[in-house]
Amino acid sequence: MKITGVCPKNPPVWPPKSYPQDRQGRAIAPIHLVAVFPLVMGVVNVTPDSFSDGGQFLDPGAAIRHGLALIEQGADIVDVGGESTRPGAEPVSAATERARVVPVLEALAGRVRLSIDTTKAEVAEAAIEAGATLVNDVSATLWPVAAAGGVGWVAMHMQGTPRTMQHSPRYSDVVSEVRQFLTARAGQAREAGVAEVWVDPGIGFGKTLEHNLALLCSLRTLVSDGCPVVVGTSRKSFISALLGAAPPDDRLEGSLASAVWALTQGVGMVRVHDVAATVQAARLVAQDVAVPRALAGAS
Ligand code: HH2
Repeated sequence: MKITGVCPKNPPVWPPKSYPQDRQGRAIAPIHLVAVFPLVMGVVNVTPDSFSDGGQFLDPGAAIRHGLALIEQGADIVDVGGESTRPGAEPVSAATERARVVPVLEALAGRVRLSIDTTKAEVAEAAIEAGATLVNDVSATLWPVAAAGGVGWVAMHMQGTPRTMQHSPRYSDVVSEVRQFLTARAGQAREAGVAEVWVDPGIGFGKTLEHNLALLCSLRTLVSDGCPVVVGTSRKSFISALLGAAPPDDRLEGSLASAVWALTQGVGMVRVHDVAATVQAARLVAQDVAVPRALAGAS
């Protein structure tokens, strides 16, 4: 495939003037356009212990202000989470998690598309009630909740559980195992009636540096399996493993480079902490790579 890098004469305008709506009339992101206009999902962690911003947005007011700032910076989707999934994290109760996320979702509802980052059905249901239209599910088990709520679903691959997943991750072929897992889960979700299914290779979730790099190098294959792909590399430890031991909030350049890499491989969405910088990068990739590719009819 030849990528010319030449802008088409009439490139589509981003952001679109109006968003399509779901069955309840809520605005949703234009999933059919992600091959041309990749989406940026901004993270709001309402937790005391997240790996990069733990404690910064545990207070609901701080979390809401952060969500509003991410919208201002151009986030297409705001992903709200109430439980850390960092390596070694201890689980929290559904009641605690629900109490953290629901007020934040309610305050942001109607301003942007909202996603709930959870592995618990009860929390996902409360979040949908509060306005979330996407269930971001690192356990890849909640498709029945997404089907019942008429919302989208992200199936992420993880080996083990956050508490122990980095102890000694093992695969005979990480790329084909992850692809097979995600394809199977996506099929189950579609059969259950979920119209919008995303898949995510789960960078850092039960994976060594080599596993993460193998998956990042194979994103195009994952994209070719047919589901829109979302990737979360933002501030993750593989960046400091490669570049030197920078703390999580000092990994912007590596985060941006990996997001740009993913977007050039055809990924439809990147999940990030640094929204303003990533939106600029994503729009540049869309103009330089995705739009000419889509207009040329290349996959
Ligand atoms: N990574 C994290 C959390 N949720 N969801 C998807 N789909 N993909 C990811 O890569 C992903 C995710 C970890 O990042 P963060 O939420 O910032 O940290 P913590 O889990 O410590 O709250």
